[in-house]
Amino acid sequence: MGLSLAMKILKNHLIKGDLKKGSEIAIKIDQTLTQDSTGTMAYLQLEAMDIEDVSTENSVAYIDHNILQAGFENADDHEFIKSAAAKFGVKFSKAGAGICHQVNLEQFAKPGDTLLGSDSHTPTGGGMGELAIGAGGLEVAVAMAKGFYFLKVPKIYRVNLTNSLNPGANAKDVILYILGKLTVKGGTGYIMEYTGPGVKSLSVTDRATICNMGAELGATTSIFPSDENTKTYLKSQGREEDYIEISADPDAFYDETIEVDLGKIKPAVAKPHFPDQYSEVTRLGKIKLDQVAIGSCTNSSYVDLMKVAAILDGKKVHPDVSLVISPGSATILEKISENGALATMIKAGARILESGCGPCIGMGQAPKSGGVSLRSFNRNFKGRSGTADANVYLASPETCAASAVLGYIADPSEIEYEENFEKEVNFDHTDAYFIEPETDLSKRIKETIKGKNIKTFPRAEKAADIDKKVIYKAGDGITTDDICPSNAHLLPFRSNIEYLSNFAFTTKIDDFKNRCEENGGGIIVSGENYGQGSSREHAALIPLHLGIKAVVAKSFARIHRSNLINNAILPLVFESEADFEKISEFDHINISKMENSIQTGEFILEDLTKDIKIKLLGDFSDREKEILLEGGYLNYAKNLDLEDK
Ligand code: MIC
Ligand code: SF4
Repeated sequence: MGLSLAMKILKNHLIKGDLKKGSEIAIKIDQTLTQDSTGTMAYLQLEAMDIEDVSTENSVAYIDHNILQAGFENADDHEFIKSAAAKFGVKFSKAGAGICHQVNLEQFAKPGDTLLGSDSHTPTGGGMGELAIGAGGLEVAVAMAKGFYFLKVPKIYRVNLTNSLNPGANAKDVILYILGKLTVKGGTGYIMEYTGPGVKSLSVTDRATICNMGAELGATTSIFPSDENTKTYLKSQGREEDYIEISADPDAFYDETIEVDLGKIKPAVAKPHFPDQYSEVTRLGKIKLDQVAIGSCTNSSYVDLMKVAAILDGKKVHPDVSLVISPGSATILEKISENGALATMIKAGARILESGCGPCIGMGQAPKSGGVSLRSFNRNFKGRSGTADANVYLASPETCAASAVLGYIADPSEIEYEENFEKEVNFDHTDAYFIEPETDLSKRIKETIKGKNIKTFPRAEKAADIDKKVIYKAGDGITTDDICPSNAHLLPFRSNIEYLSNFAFTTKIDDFKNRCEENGGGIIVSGENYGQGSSREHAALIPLHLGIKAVVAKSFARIHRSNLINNAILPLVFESEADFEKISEFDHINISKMENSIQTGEFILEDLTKDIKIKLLGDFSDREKEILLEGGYLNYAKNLDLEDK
């Protein structure tokens, strides 16, 4: 039986281990990306590894999340990252260049390459036929230092596409549909691989939109084969030479298959507060809007914005609606300003934002109290917009633009428009936003620049017996936005774990930090898919700082589970999910024989308050066991060299 595309790329990059489902392998990482909100931590950790030069073919440090400079904090972060990039040989992409995933697709992604990024939407590169994986900052620091990354060989989920999209339907509607079918945990343990005759009807940026939101499925990554459309896209970006043809063998093995008939996809939304709350727009009724936001790494490509301009052409944004548009990259902004599309948007009454993440991560444009916002983004978790009681819907740029004009969530077919623009244009990138690293190591700067916003990070300790209380018992679907909220007030403090710890879980309870301080830390108990969403390591570093020793849950999201292990916090699951009900908040618990339990993967939690014993499991790889017992990945990785590397 032949190989899927994902397996082929894994095989081509295999450094250590057997390419057998479920077993842990090390792969060579060709490229890395970091962004500023996870990057400060990643470069502090890289610095702690004491290296001279990165080991990858290409590593880029983007500044795209924290670009609202309300005080010195973000500017201090940018300066530190810039100096770390110069010290270790990383390309630096200045604020204004655009969102890391969009710029990466335009300028660096290559079919058949591996990319590791300190952002959960790194899989956007899958639209190019690249195996692009999101991870915690520390994993990316290790990939920069050593050139490798460990992962469990995932299962492969085939998404077989047939036919093509009808006018008004966008690639976004495809992934919203898949999310509706498979849910926010349906992709856990899988790579989503797109195949079938429908693939050729989708452009690289359509494919990137779909791969981007594979993160919302919990998938390890998502990938499309490369083909003529990939070649055309690379040519339009001035780098046709990066093209290689790569696809699955015709008789490839897939663990699961889902069929998607593109011809049946309708304009859709994800309703508040999760990306899998699917509904076709026409089934919604008239939902009145206060705000529409178009942009983000999901839907801010040139073609997306040209469609928006086509819809807005000659019309006006509804008087009750604020429409904000953030182009994905400086290159796109330059193009739409040259061809008049930007003027069309402005004439219609749109507010134009800098190229960056902006409102997607709550950096400005928080809706009014109880406001309703429609966004072309990928996440609508409660409170993420910056307004706790706002209702955020997700949709395609076409649905967003039509709705901005009509004032309620509308199917684009309710508006007359013509897509009379050239889809295949050539882009001429300016290099004005990039700082190339010095190639002569002796001329590199020796010290990074640490302004007063740059603090040290908490260091993990070896996992040991636990005799503590249940500090917090949460339900299902806890996101990293719950554990470490992010908004314009908090994002500037991504290098200050102590300060951020004041806000842990404040979307759920007010006194998490106090509870930890009063009880000398403890454990967290939770339901399904704990830690879904962002790759932010802060969601492990804050609990580490507050003395959390273990999280006991029904299941974990992939990146967060690794972030916990990397900081020597135990992610344990119930052997029997029914036991979740038996534990209460503030129960006194004991987990002993820690070393032995880590080795066997079987743990006994004694609930001393209830006088019961509960069996927990920790399915750790040999490497993960060592990380837990050595007190974190940094200690483990420092001296690690793979013999056959
Ligand atoms: C997000 O979309 O949640 C973020 C902000 O891009 C995060 C990274 C972060 O928290 O800094 C992500 O997706 O990993
Ligand atoms: Fe930025 Fe939003 Fe994309 Fe995260 S999801 S990288 S915040 S645009």
